[in-house]
Amino acid sequence: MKRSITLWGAGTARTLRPIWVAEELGLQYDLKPIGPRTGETSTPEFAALNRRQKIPVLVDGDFSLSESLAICRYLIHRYPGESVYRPTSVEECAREDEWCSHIYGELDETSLYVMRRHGDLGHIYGSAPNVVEASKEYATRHLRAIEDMLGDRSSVLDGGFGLADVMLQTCLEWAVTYGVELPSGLDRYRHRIAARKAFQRAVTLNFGGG
Ligand SMILES: N[C@@H](CCC(=O)N[C@@H](CS)C(=O)NCC(=O)O)C(=O)O
Repeated sequence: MKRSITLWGAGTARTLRPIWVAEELGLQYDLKPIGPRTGETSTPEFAALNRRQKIPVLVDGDFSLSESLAICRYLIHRYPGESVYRPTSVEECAREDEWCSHIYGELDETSLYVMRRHGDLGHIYGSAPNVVEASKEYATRHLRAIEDMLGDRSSVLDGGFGLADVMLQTCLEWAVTYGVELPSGLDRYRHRIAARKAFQRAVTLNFGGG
């Protein structure tokens, strides 16, 4: 099936995810690199596309979707590719869900985005250094648990590199930029994943690379 794919959004850990998955799958897509808090998510054109007025957004033919996790999962299942693991059994799907929910819920939303809201975005949401510090500690606690559960595997799930790795790696990179010290095993995992060519292309596309 060949349709016209557009990805809206660049510049954040959340927008990196679908760009990375599209690169892993070798998809042809048009990138509209609008950024957060630039006013570009407030235009009538964008609001018509996503009433939530958040990036990233995917448009695939006449189908549109927001939420980074949902977009990545959609691409992986719509356009299966050798290099990205796609769970098939009910148990495998549930295991992937468990990891992604934990990573998204505890690292992305509850730790890193809280640090962003009350750190970099303190002028909007209130500057709260104690909240930032407590969130950092909270992240560290969950990172230790993730390190224990991951062991020396090179991908989160035994089936190979997949959605849970996209979620984890983007949070690890985000954590490092916020000065969170990663447990050594997780840092090794991060470096192994960062060696993926598709990841490197996606980082350049998402954050710019000169
Ligand atoms: N849960 C959403 C979060 C999306 C989100 O909050 N995006 C931010 C940028 S990271 C945004 O679009 N902010 C709107 C704006 O500031 O203009 C996801 O994972 O896609």
